[in-house]
Amino acid sequence: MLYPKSNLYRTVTSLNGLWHFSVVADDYLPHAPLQDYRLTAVPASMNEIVTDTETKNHVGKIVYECVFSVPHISKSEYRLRLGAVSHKCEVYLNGVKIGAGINGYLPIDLPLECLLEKNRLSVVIDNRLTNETFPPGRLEGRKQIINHDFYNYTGIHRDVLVYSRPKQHIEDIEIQTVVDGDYRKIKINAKTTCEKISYQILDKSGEPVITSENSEIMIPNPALWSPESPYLYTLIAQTECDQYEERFGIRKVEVDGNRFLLNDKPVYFKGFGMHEDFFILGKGNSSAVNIRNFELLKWIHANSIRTSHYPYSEEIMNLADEYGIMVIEEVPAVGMNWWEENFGANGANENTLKLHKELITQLYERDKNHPSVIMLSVANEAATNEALGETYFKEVIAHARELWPLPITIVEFYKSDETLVSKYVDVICINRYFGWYYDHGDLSVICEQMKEELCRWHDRYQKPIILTEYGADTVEGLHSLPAESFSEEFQKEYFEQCGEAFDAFDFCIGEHPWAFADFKTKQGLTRVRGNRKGIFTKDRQPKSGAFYLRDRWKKR
Ligand code: BDP
Repeated sequence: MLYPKSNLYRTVTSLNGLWHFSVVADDYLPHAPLQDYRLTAVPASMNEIVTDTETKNHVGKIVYECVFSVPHISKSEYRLRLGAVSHKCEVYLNGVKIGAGINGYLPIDLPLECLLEKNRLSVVIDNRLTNETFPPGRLEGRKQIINHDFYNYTGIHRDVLVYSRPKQHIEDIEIQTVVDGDYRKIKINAKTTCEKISYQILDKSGEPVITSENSEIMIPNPALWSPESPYLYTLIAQTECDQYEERFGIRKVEVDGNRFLLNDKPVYFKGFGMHEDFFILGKGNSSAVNIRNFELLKWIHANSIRTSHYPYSEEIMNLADEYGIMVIEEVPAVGMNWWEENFGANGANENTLKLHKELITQLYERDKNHPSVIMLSVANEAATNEALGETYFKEVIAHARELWPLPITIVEFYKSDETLVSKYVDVICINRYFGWYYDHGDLSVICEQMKEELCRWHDRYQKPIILTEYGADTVEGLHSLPAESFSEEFQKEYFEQCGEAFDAFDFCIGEHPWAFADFKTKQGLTRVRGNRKGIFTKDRQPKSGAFYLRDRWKKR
């Protein structure tokens, strides 16, 4: 799946901006233009824009509508790309259904076949989460029960683009890089309806490196991609009537014993689990917020992130390539933790399993050419301790391995002797909250408990371990000497204790404190205006712990 780009053969028109929207009944069909509407913005969540609780918390259907026109271009076809719509949607062009979206975090790309002079685009969104959605949820009438710790934002969260491409076009490009000893090659797998295709590779400064008609190209002495040197090449694929430019990097990823190797060198992961979340925008993509996030990642000397708990926008993936931030990609399988309650005694049904696999496929289709992607997480804190969970995830992981030529992981909540799934993965990823959810406020137990935990996992699996979550809610400006929970001093000392434990073992290959920044979640007794475990506040200012991590990671 190629991202819409404009060039001599292709055009892109953005439909971002002001749209009409309305809450609608379950049987609503957009046969006629909306009469009774309110204004909303795309991309954004509607929840942080409206001022009435009823709309903000609406569970059910909502329609978004806009009108657009595009010039006629002979020998070209038009398509529509919605970057992400939360959660499910049906798409109508001039009242006629043209497609549907199955998930809130991956693009919907549809042909626009019957365009008129003026076109009415309607997106009927359903924000309900059930045991057949990702993430899953449960409904008690109109009440939405969610099993995950982030706000259930509703809206069109990423760009809406109408694009043209030639009728005879390049459909897709997959670039595999092969690095073995002194041997470096790229393999291009291009899908095209044109007869002939040729390739040119440009270096970082835009200078041509090589031209070829072969789909296997040797690049003499290539620069490799790494966080220290995120070198990107550009591939220009050219046919007689189409052209497409794709950036790529050359790198080798491998797990060897206790080590995670990038270009044959051991990696220590420093970074965060995050959320797409900002004031007013909700989950709406914003270039300014994205760049601020990456500037902060570099400032604190991070080299990696996990896209907890769902795929992030394409723009974020491009920035990760460019800034040199390794990405553990995660599909939106979060909250799959109570099988009885969510899925009934027989576990997840066939539709759930099918969709889980489909999302892994779609994510691969979207992100396969990003050098920053170095591992796939198939779920966060799932019921890996149950026999049904094992059967389910064994199949999910097998499916992931067929596609992704990368290490696979699952982020674990259960203990090393409880999980039945960690034996199937390459890297052990665990979330642990010693001194917070257990022995709350006791800084003295953290280091020992963390060390014991790391040893238990390593003794059992002999695999490298990343702490993908550990942290403490911290209210900025709250100080306490000696440190007490919720203060900035507590968060800092908490990280110090954890750091001491991680440094004791070379099989501990990384630390991702939770979370990059404070974020909105459902209201609850432990949540004062959201989850406050951020190392940065929601407006992206550092808490005291950030300075400690910056210092530590500079040396690590
Ligand atoms: C972990 C979840 C994460 C939560 C975190 C917390 O993976 O989504 O936000 O706990 O409680 O279990 O802060």
